[in-house]
Amino acid sequence: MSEEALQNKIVENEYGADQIQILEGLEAVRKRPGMYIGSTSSRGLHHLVYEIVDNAVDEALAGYCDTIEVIINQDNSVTVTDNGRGIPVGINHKAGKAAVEVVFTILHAGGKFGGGGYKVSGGLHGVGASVVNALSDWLEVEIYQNGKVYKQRYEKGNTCYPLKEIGTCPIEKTGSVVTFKPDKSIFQETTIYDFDILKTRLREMAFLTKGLRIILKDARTQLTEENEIQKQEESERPVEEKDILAAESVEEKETAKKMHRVLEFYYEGGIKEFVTYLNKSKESLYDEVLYFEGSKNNVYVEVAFQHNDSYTESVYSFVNNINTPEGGTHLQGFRNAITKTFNDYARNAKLLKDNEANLSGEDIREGLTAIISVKIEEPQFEGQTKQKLGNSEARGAVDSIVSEQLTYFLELNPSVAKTICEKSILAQRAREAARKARDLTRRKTALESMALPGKLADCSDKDPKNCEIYIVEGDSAGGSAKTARARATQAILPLRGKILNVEKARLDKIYANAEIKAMITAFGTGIHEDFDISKLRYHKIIIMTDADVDGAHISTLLLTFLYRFMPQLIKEGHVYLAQPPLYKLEKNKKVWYAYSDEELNNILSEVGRDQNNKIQRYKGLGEMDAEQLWETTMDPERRVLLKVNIDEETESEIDLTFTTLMGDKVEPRREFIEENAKFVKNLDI
Ligand code: TTJ
Repeated sequence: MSEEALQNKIVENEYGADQIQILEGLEAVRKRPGMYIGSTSSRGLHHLVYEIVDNAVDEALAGYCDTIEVIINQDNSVTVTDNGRGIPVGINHKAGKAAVEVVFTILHAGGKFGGGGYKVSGGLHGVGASVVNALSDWLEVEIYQNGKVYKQRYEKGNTCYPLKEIGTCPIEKTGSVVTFKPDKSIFQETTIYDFDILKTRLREMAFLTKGLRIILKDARTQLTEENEIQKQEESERPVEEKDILAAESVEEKETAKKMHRVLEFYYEGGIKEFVTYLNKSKESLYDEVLYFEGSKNNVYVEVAFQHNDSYTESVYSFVNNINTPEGGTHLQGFRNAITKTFNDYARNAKLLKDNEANLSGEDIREGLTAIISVKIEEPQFEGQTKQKLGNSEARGAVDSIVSEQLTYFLELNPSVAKTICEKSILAQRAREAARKARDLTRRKTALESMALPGKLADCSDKDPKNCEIYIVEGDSAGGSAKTARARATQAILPLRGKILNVEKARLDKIYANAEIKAMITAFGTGIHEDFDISKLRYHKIIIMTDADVDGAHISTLLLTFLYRFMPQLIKEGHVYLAQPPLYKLEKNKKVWYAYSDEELNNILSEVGRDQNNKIQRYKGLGEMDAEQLWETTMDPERRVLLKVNIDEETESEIDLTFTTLMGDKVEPRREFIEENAKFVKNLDI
């Protein structure tokens, strides 16, 4: 055991034997980093930043800090600064060293050292700043306190020297500055920070902490070889509206746009503004965003919501600023409260007659955008992925705070109340019609023993693992694909024209749609409460559309349907986009295909830009014959597929993506399309 670890052992022993696992010290973190930060991929790399920022946010929640700044430095180290009280510098007597050193060198179970507000002890956050230290090549901390500046440095978790005073500062200046450089030997996949990933999470943090200002700066100006890849991606991206540019020359400005970005997030209204942000591309049904706040049973509750004219529910829940995609007791409390309160109101106001059935929760949540945020001292997480809140006191706290304040709000705002009730009653009727339509199909499928759609050219292999289904735009391309395919493993389902936009239709209409019914029966999984992924008939679902604007639109409509109705298919990596080539180049009886303008240029540079080059630009799949379609787009040996993936951590962003693309408002859609498809990442060749 190293001296450091031994020291930790001694210190931790005094806390009691129930913290056995903790006794191992930081060595254990370096040995099994995944246990502490989830993974050592790009995701884990970004977690390091959140972990440090969380500590500063705790200081803000305690009421002592209002600004946090995050800088990505040239070498991909990250600096986090806050204007809080400063991490305590006094000697911790149990440890025999400065409290700040304890914070960075001793592994804690929960956050016992932050000392303010609410600490997180579950999920991947809240593992402690010492974990970040353990996984950093080096980490430096500077503290401004009592007119003095203190500093300490660690390397791979080991203290370089005792905390020292390095200067003085005005007495009123206080705060903490932490800079760390992730260890390459731990984060082997990448140590390059992605501005957009940090941006999304930090914006979310700012929404969740009203009044807190979070600044994100990208200080990477010169391009090292490592940053080169990042630069290429960034150059395709438009500048953020709020970018603050500090550049002199035109060229410098260009570089600055790409690399020197600065964003500031500040939301006085907190989650109320989060709801406005999520609804920005939708038509809201009423002007106000309802916001309720309160504390009960040691649970601090904040809820904000507003209905829009769509049919989908976008409800996101958080515990101690961490997203809980699987919900839990806080979400149950919210659902109970709104179901009960709206039913009571509708009955009293005679909007719902005595002989009419109660509104279901689903009816009331149609078109609802909501954020539920609770802060709780010892959250218990349950479920397979530990993302579901288990504390029963949270259920009661949210339920009673929302019920009480919502009842009051509805009494004071009868027109808003009526709008919501009427929308819910329409939803109730549509749900009833949809249930009848579904029952009919269920009975039918039972009778016709799962008749597959007539247009489907199925494959002969019956092992789903080997099978793929191509969803093809148009009957003519469908025809070529049927000729071209490998019959054993590739099935073809041609779709006619544009499919129904599921963001703009109620369930009854969706279930009645022929193209959608064809997909549901072909996939075999069922839908909604009947969905069963083990019945999936093809492990690859490949969307194949023309490489033009219409094709992109059809792909998006299909992805929207899959995302809303069968999200597991996407989450488990079954959905792909085919990539037909844009150009064919012929020269001396040889043929090349190019999938982008850049690739065409590369090929031309290689073979020479001669007169006799024959270049054909494909406008659609229909222009290719079966053989060409096979060799460029369908042959598993040669094709390029894009795998569609969802980063669960930023589900609210993905939701926004689909509503922006599919919604009524033109401006946000244009902006979005310029920013480009976030949910698609390159993979599989
Ligand atoms: C603890 O109670 C006494 C006053 O200071 C409290 C504290 O720890 N404050 C604090 C910690 N402010 N900021 C931090 C902090 C900031 C960063 C960037 C990183 C870490 C690990 C802690």
